[in-house]
Amino acid sequence: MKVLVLGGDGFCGWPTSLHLADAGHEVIVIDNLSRRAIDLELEVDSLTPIRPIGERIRVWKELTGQEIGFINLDLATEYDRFENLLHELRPEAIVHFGEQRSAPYSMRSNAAKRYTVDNNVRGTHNVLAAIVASGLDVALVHLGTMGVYGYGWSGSAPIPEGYLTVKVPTPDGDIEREILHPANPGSVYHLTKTLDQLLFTFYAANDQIRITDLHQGIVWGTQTPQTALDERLINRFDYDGDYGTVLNRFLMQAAIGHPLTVHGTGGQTRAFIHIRDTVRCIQIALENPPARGEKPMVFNQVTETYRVRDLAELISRLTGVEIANLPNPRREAAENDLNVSRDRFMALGLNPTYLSEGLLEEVRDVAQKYRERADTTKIIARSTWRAGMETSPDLMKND
Ligand code: NAD
Ligand code: USQ
Repeated sequence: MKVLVLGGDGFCGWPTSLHLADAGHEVIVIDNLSRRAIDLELEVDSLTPIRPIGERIRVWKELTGQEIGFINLDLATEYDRFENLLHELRPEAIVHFGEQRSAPYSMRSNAAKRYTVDNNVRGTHNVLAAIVASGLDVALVHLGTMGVYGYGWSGSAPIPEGYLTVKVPTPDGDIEREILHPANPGSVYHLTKTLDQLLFTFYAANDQIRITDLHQGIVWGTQTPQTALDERLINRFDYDGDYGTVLNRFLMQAAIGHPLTVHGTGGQTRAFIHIRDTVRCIQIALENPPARGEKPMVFNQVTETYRVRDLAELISRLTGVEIANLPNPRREAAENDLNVSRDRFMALGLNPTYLSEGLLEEVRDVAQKYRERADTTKIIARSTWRAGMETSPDLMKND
C-alpha cells in the first residue's frame, strides 16, 4: 500500500514509518520539521542523538534497500502544495501524526495556545479538504488521544471506543441515540483533538471519507526493532518539562539520579502504551479501515492504566531514587480512576506489550547511555495552566 506518513519525523511517526516500510508498504514521510524547531526554541534536545531526516532515510536505504520518501511541507499553511501532492502521488492511505502534541507546551503562553490551535485544527482540516478535492478513496488514520474523554466523567463504567448510547426522553417515551462520547479536554492541545473529532464526523458523513481515529494513551519506551538496527536510526527521547511524558521522564530521572517529579499526590490515573505496540496498532488500523459511508471508526489505543504515584514507587523501588511530590502545575483532578474499553485492537490480533521490569530497564539503559546529553535545568515542568501555579521551589536547587 502507498502510505503518506504526516509527521513521520516525530517520536511516534519515525518508528511507524520504519515499521510500515519493513512490513512492505511504500512510505512517504511529510513533515515540516517543526518539532525540531521547537527543540531549538526551548533550548533542549532529544536525550538520544537523533540524526537529520535525510540521514535517517539514507541509512535505512543502506541497511534494507528500501526507499522512504521525504517531503518538507507544512500541513497547516501549504494547502495547495499538499493537494497537488495527493493528485501526483495518489496514496491509498494517510497516517496523520502531524500536530503539536504537548499539553504543557500548549499552555505555556498565549502564543503557544494560538499556535497549537492554528497548527492542529487547520492542518487536520486541510488534510480532509485535500482528500475530498483529490477525489481519491484514501483511508485516513489519525492519532487522537485518550484525553478527549477527560478523566473522571464515566465513573466506574468503562470508557467506550468513541461513542456512547444515550437515552433521550421524548413525549412518546425514551429513544436511544448513539453520540460521540462527550469531550472534556484538559489542555488547549487536548481541545484541538476534540475539534478534530468533529471535523472527522462531518467529513465522514458528507464526503464518505474513510476515517479511523485512534484515541491513544501516553506512549512510553523509545526503540522498536527497526530503530534499534543502527544508532543513526535511533528514536527521539523527550525528557524536558514540556515534551517529556511521565513514564519516560521518571526512567530518565532515575538514570541520572534526579528525584522523580510527581505532580501533586500522583493520584492521576492515565492510560499507557509501549511504542512497539503503537506501531503495530497503526498497521492494524491501516489494514482494517472502515467502509465508505461509515462513521469514523474509533479505537482506544491503550494497553494498560497506571496511577502516576504507583509508577514512581515502582521505579523508586527498582532504582533507589527518591520521589519528590511537587505542586501540580496543571489543572487536573488530584485523584481519578480510569476504566477503558480496549476490545477492538485485541479482537484484531494485538498481542500487548505489558510493562515489565525488563522493559523499564531497557529504557533506563538508553537514558543512562546518553545521560551526558541531559540538561538538568530543563527537567522541572515550568508551563502552568494558570498564572500563579508555578512549581517546585525546593527541587529547583537541583537545576
Ligand atoms: P512529535 O511532536 O514527536 O511528532 C509530531 C511530528 O509532526 C513532528 O515531527 C512535527 O515536526 C510534525 N508536525 C507538526 N505540525 C506539522 C505541520 N503543520 N506540518 C507538517 N508536520 C508537522 O509527536 P509524537 O509524540 O510523535 O505524536 C504524534 C501524534 O500522536 C500526535 O498527533 C499526538 O497528539 C499523538 N499522540 C502522542 C502520544 C505520545 O505519548 N507521544 C500519545 C497520544 C497521542
Ligand atoms: N506528570 C507528573 N510528573 C511529570 C510529568 C507528568 O506527575 O514529571 C503527570 C501529569 O501531571 C499528568 C500525567 O502525569 O497527570 C500525564 O502527563 P504526561 O505529560 O505524561 O501526558 P499528557 O500531558 O497527558 O500528554 C501525553 C502526550 C499527548 C497525548 C497524551 C495521551 O504528550 O500527546 O495525547 O499523553 S493522554 O494522557 O492519554 O491524553
